[in-house]
Amino acid sequence: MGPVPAALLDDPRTHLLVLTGAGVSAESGIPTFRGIDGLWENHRVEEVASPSGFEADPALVWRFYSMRRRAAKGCLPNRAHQALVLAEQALGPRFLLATQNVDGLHRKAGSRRMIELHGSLFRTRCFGCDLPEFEDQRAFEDGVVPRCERCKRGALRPGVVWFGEALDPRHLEEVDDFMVQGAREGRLVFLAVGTSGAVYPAAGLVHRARRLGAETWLLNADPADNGGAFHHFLQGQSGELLPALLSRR
Ligand code: BJW
Repeated sequence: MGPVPAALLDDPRTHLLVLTGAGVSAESGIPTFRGIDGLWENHRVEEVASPSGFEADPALVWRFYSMRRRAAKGCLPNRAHQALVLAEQALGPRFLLATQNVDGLHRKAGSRRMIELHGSLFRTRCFGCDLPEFEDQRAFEDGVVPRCERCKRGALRPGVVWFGEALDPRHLEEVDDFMVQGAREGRLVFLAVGTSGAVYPAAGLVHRARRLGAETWLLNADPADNGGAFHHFLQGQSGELLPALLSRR
């Protein structure tokens, strides 16, 4: 374990990019994907989280995401989410949160300088046309597959990023611009929290950050697949580690 950085939030040079994953929401009661009791334990990933899975059985996919919408709606942000809101308030434009989570808990906690890299459970779009994505809290169970009002042909689908689908290039650009500017202007710190480092391109951000000269931290309950790329690894629960790392002196 490396030393805790001196006054991370008090250093006027700090530019902090935080990447979060499912582990950050675990203490709010939302299951992670991989590992014991993970969401993928009960589902074959390609059946519920890929375009081909949706084409094969859209009703199954909607049951899966409706169950998750319902569960996420009833969950509250935890101390890790709250610590990130305080960091945003302290750093302003020198802070950016890139989350892989689709559960909306960062927004519920109050994070605003935030990018949802893998979309949101609470948005819906059309599988067949470019209907603009819209906010949606509804659940579709019992074999119901909602249809697009605009093209009348396509099935509606959850506004999340499935395997094999591209992330929004503007999001990746925004993250990259933040890192380049942070590295140029001061002290770029990259902090990944609660993520197994198994899914790309998010898992590759640490390499980009290193190339730009960033100080890199991983806070996770278990060693991550890309763990060797970080300067520092703190093992434990994000609800404890994050408030401690981001506390002000
Ligand atoms: C705690 C804790 C506590 C628990 N405190 N910690 C390069 C190499 C190899 C493959 C690829 C590559 N580049 C792309 C690929 C392919 C693929 C990929 O990455 N495959 C890998 C599996 C090998 N990537 C893609 O397909 C991506 N698209 C893409 O690259 O497109 C290219 C393209 C370009 C142009 C045109 C077309 C295509 C898309 C990836 C989308 C991922 N989507 C999902 C589903 C979202 C919707 C949904 O929620 O259903 O996103 S998959 C799933 O994994 C979800 C998550 O956001 C993501 C990451 O998971 P995460 O958050 O890390 O969770 P876990 O469960 O894995 O880990 C949790 C961790 O927390 C654990 O380590 C615990 O220890 C820890 N923990 N409690 C702290 N209290």
